[in-house]
Parts: sequence; C-alpha cells; structure tokens
Amino acid sequence: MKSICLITALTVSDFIDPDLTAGANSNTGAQLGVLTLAALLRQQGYDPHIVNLDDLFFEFVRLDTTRPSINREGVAPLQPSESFYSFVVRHLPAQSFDVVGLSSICGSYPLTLRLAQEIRRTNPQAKIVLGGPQASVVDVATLNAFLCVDVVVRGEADDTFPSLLELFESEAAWQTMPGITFRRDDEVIRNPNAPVVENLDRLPLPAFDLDLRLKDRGGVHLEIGRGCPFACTFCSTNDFFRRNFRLKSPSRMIADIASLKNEYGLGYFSLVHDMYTIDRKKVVAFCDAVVESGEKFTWGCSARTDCIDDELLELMAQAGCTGIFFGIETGSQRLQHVINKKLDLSEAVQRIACADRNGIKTTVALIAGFPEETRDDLRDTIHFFIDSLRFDHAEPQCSLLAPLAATPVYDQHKDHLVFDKIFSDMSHQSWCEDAVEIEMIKAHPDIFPNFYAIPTEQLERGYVKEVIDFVTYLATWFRWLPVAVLQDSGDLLMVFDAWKQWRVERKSTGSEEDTGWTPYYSHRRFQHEFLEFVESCYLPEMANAPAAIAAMARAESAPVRHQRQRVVEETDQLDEGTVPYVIDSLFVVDLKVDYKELVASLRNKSDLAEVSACDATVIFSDAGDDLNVWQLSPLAGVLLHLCDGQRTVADITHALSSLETGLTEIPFDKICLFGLGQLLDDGFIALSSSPLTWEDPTPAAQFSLPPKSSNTQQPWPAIEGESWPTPKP
Ligand code: B12
Ligand code: SF4
Repeated sequence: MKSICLITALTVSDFIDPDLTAGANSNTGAQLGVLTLAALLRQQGYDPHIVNLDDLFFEFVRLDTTRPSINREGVAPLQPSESFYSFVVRHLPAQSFDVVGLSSICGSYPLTLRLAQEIRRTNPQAKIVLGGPQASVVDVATLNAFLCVDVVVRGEADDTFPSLLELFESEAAWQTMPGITFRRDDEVIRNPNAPVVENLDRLPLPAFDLDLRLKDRGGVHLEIGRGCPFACTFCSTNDFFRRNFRLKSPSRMIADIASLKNEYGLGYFSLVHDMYTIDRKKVVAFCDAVVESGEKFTWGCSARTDCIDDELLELMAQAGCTGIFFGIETGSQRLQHVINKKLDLSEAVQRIACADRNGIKTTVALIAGFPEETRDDLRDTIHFFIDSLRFDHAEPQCSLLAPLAATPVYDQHKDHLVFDKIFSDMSHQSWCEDAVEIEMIKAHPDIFPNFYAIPTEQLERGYVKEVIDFVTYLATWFRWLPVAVLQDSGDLLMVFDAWKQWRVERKSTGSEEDTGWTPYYSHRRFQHEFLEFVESCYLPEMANAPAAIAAMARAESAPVRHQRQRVVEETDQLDEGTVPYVIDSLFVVDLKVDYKELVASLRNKSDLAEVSACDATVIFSDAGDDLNVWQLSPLAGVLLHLCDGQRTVADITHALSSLETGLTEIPFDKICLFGLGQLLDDGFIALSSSPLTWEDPTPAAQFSLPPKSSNTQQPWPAIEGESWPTPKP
C-alpha cells in the first residue's frame, strides 16, 4: 500500500498583528477538499497523512515575537524573522512518502509550488500530484514551468485521484484516464475532462477527525452541493464545476449535521454551495426536514437575490439560517449586464431587507474595478455598500477585481494584464509575498494571473483601491455617520475627493503612513481624522442638513474620547454617601436633535433637515456585536450627567435642587433616589463606596479589521470567548 501525504492549500489572511490575524481567520474551517479525499482514500485502505498549512500558519504567527501587537501603539511592523515558507519547510514530515498531493488555491499558489519544488529536492522519488481550484485551471502552464510536478488532477477528484493511485505505475493507464494533465518526456498531455460526481450522496463524510482544531471552531464548513448554472464573467466556479448544479439530499445533509453535532459539539454549519437556493423545492424540503427533526443548530449559505423570495427567507430563518452570502457584485445596474450577473438591484435591496427583518445576517459582497467601470458605476457601487448599512444585519464588503484564471473576464483581457502591486482581496488578503514569490509571479502571469490587474479604462486602480478602503473602514469605525453623509450629500465619491483634498491641505496624505500590509484606513487615526474632516470641512462647506450631521458626528465620536480605565470600590448600597458612576461600556452624549428620529430618517431615507431639534441625552452601549441606544428623558439625562464618579448621592441631590427642573412638589432627595434607582435598574450606572480614581489610559486597539474575514463566505457567528476587536461604537 502506498504512503500518501496530503498538503492543504493555505487559505488564511495575514494582518501582521497576531490578534487581528487570529480574529480574521476565525472561520478558516476544515479543508473540505483534502478531508474528502482522505475519507475516500481510507475507503480504499490507505492511511493518508495530512499537513494543514493553515494550522502551521497560526503556530508561526504565535511564535513570531517580532510581530507588533494591537496594544503596542506606534510599534512599526517588522518583517518576520523567518519566512513562513522556511517555517513550513522545517515542519514538513521527515518521512518520505510515495505520493505527495498538494491542494491549491489562487492566493497561495506560489507557496504551493515552492513547496512542491522543495519536496522534489528532498524526496526525489515521491510522485507529486496537484489538485484543487487553481492547479485545475492552470494545469498545462504549471506542468510546463514546474518540472517538479508530475501530474495535475483537474476539477472534482473524488473518483480520479483514487483511480490514479491504483494505476500509478502504469503510464499506459494514464493515457486514457480522464481528468488528468501530466508530462510524458517533454510533452504535457491534457486528457479530456472526467465526468462530475452526479450523486453527491455517495461521497463519504470528510475525514473530520483529521482536523485537529475542529472542536475549537464552534462551527464547520459542510459541502452540500456543487455547481452554479449562471455564468458571471469574473467567477471561477463555472469552469470548475462545469455549471452542473447538484445538491445532496435533505436527509443526507441532516444526518451529516447531526453526526458532527454529536461527535464534536458543533452548533454552526456553513453549508458550502456556490448558489444553494436555485432549486427552491429542495431548500424547502431541507428546511421542513430540519424543523421536523427537532435538531437545534444554526447555518448559513450562499444565494442570489433573484433566486430567493421573502417566503423562503422566512422559512429558512425558522429552520435556523442565520447568515447568507449575497454576491451583489456591483451597485451599477449598467454593469450588472456587462458582467452577466443581471440582478435587479431594487429587488436585491428588498431581499436584503427581508433577511434583515428575519434576523438573518447578510454579507453584501461587491466588487469594484471592472475594466469597463466608470466613475458613475463606482459611485453606484459605494452607494449600494453604504446604503446597506441601513440594515442592522447587513455586512457590506467590497473587493478590487482580480482576474481569476479561466474566467471570461480573464480570457478577454489576459494579454493586457499589468503587475501594479495593487493586490486584490479577491485573490488574497493582506498577504506579503516574499521576494522569491514575487519573482515567480512576475515570470508566470499565466499561472498567477490573480496577482495581476486588468487595466481600468476610465479609472485609476490606485484610486479605486483607496475608495474601497475608505468605505470599508468608514463602515468599520462608524455606524450611522457614513449613511448620514451619503444621504446628506447624495454623492459619496464627491465627499471622498473633498476628504482627499482636505488631507493634502493638512499635509496628512496617505501612503507614507501605510504600514505595509495594513492600510492607513484600518488605523484608528483615520477614525479621528474623518471626524475632524466632518467638523472642519464637511459641515461648514458641504452639509445640507448640518444639525443632523453634527449630531451624528458627535454621537459617533463618543467612543473615541472614552478610553480611560477607572478604579472602583463597588457597593450595592444606595445611600447619601454612595458615589454613582456611568458604567464603562456606555457612552453618553448630548445632542441637539432627536436621535431616534434621526436614525429613523436614515433608515427610511426621509429629509434629514426635517429631524426635530431638541436637547437629547443619548446612551450608547456596544456590548458584543449589538449596538444598543437609549434616548433619555430630560430629567434622567441631567441626573446621569451628575453621576460623574466624584459626586456622592448627597452632592447630586444638592446639584439637582439648584437646577431648573420644574419639579417643586416632591422633595429632591426622593426624586434623586428614585431616579438613580431607575438608572441603576436600567443598568446605566453602578455604585462605588468612594470617589473613583483613574488609571493610566490603556492604549486602545490601533488597527481594526473590517467586519469580514473573507469575501467568499456568509457571516460566521462569533465564537464564545474569542476576542474580536470590533471598534464599532
Ligand atoms: C470554503 C471556502 C473558503 C474557506 C476555506 C476554508 C478552508 N480551510 O478550506 C475560506 C473562507 C477561508 C476561503 C478563503 C478564500 N477563498 Co475560498 N472558497 C471556499 C469555497 C466556498 C468552498 C471550498 C470547499 O471546501 N469546497 C468543497 C471541496 C470538496 O471542494 P474542493 O476544495 O474544490 O476539493 C475538490 C477538488 O478541488 C479536488 N482537490 C482539492 N484539493 C486537492 C488536492 C489534491 C492532491 C487532489 C488530487 C485534488 C484536490 O478534490 C476535491 C474533491 O473533489 C470555494 C468555492 C467552492 N464551491 O468550492 C471557494 C474558493 C475555493 N475560494 C476562492 C478564493 C479566491 C478564496 C480566497 C483566495 C479569496 C477570498 N478573499 O475569499 C480566500 C483565501 C485566501 C485569503 N485569505 O486570501 C476561489 C478559488 C479560485 C481559485 N482559482 O483558486 C473559490 C473557488 C471561490 C470562487 N468561485 O472564486 N474560501
Ligand atoms: S458569481 Fe455566483 S451566480 Fe455568478 S456564476 Fe459565480 S456562483 Fe454563480
């Protein structure tokens, strides 16, 4: 029996900071391709060894002490002392295998091929087999350029790979084996495609026991089907699964879920299919079966907004669906046709709204930088992005177009690709290729096209990239302010240009502050500077409804100013000598407009200038994922401000009696105790037996990630105990 080692493709993103990197990759689940093959090989009696590059990467980051942490302000990011490549090489198993199979994905393909070269050097007799989405589509070019690779198994390898292993020694058998590309002497031979797996129920459950971290993940990816019949020009899935739509049966899906729940205690299932909801009847059957089974779990999936309806969304929510990935791609109705997606954008908004009403989180995925994109198209896309923030459960994300191999957009433009080093997160995220990899990429545009760019006719790509960063981090650092500015200005691209100009005038322009892998916009400094821009430039020069914008800017600046640590002697006693104070996670601001009305006006796009003027004390709490807001009555507002952690209850009573409250009938000490009791019950204040003292401020997180970890996935629920640096106010 042959000894086999399978090496996964690296799928993680690197954000320099170890905490951010861990947070960003929280949904890097088990590698289904390799684990499925492992299960199939076990059925044939093999005992494959797995090398999980993602796990090795986390280990590498943990050990790399040269990395700055988010809590060490001002530490310049350093290059790791050892490259990840050499770290992996040190950790490759010493045993020499008969066959080494490497999986592949576009973003880490240079690394995969370097490893293949290294394995050939150290273990020359091992046969090297490549498979997975990237090798499958650049098979011929790979075999021509990398002599270390013996054979590429293209597309679905569930049947081909085991057959290949059986007939490994028979070169004659290779001639007729469908689905492989191989080298014979100096010639690269590409056999016809293998048939796709029609009945997916016949595949075994992936060998999840080989994923050593599964129990910690809280959830898992689970493949439920393959193939999308649509043909969007930028998407690499059509070629791979041959547009042949298939689904596992509901009973099989539920059996797999139940077994993973029982065995590993998993509660969330990311159902992997590029376009799950095409066959409505089958989705309904699954949802009905889940409800009937009484199994309790949550799940997410991918869908098109034109292949789902409100009734189905409601049923999916009842059956535990908590997240949907909606590829909207472009906010421009014109481009929808150019890229062959053809969504009706107003219908798309209705589906996002319906998911929101049903408590389903949606990833609203957009792409900018299409070759035909105009300034108007780009504006439409970023407006769609910011507009979706009106929904509490929508998470917009925008990527720069990358030409993925074997896509129509690549085929059309492959002769004009440019290597401008403005990388796209459609192809990889914040990854820093080392010099060797950069040279490989430069030498082989046909193997690594995703690191290249298709020139945009009317827009500069650097500009598009910066606009993407701008809106992405506006949505990260703020909640409603970007929506308010969009609604007020009607043209966010114009605001972006004004912002750029303002920065130039202040000599605070960008790139020198970029920290290499982390863009300026992900830095907390952007949050401060944007607020300054709103106050000093937008409000005086551009605002149509200045009172509303000023109020929103003030409301959203609260967390920025609130960073001190307090020392408290806690007590339950509410008496004259007690010192009440506003609890830490709350931010209290006084506004000149009715905040509730302001938010309602943003939600339903009514005139911001019509929002009522009034004195309003508003409390924000950013407990966990949810932003809670309360608007207090005027008297409660006054009382809350007096709870400054220095005044005793007696001091507060005295202060209250000297204010114009309009209350004359009831004694002030009674009003004060009653009001404080209410604030205590509402959880807005806590009590100390002595005045508070302040500790040295703890530096707040300096960098932040957008609330996404990948642009191919539905929102993954937060895992308990995980620290996720969300700075949203
Ligand atoms: C889940 C998923 C992820 C997960 C990966 C989790 C994990 N640890 O594996 C996460 C969210 C991390 C992820 C990230 C990315 N992803 Co992704 N992802 C997927 C998705 C939806 C499912 C993959 C899957 O599990 N499929 C099911 C298994 C069974 O299929 P499979 O992996 O293809 O394996 C089969 C064959 O390929 C083959 N095979 C696989 N490995 C091997 C090895 C050998 C030796 C052999 C012989 C055969 C073989 O056999 C398997 C069985 O038939 C696919 C789309 C899709 N529907 O496949 C995209 C997809 C793989 N992702 C893609 C991309 C681009 C990315 C990113 C690079 C970009 C991004 N921003 O999303 C990042 C990764 C890097 C980064 N951070 O920068 C592209 C890849 C395109 C390409 N040409 O490489 C895909 C195809 C989506 C798309 N249509 O564009 N992704
Ligand atoms: S983008 Fe979505 S709908 Fe379009 S081809 Fe790809 S998977 Fe199908």
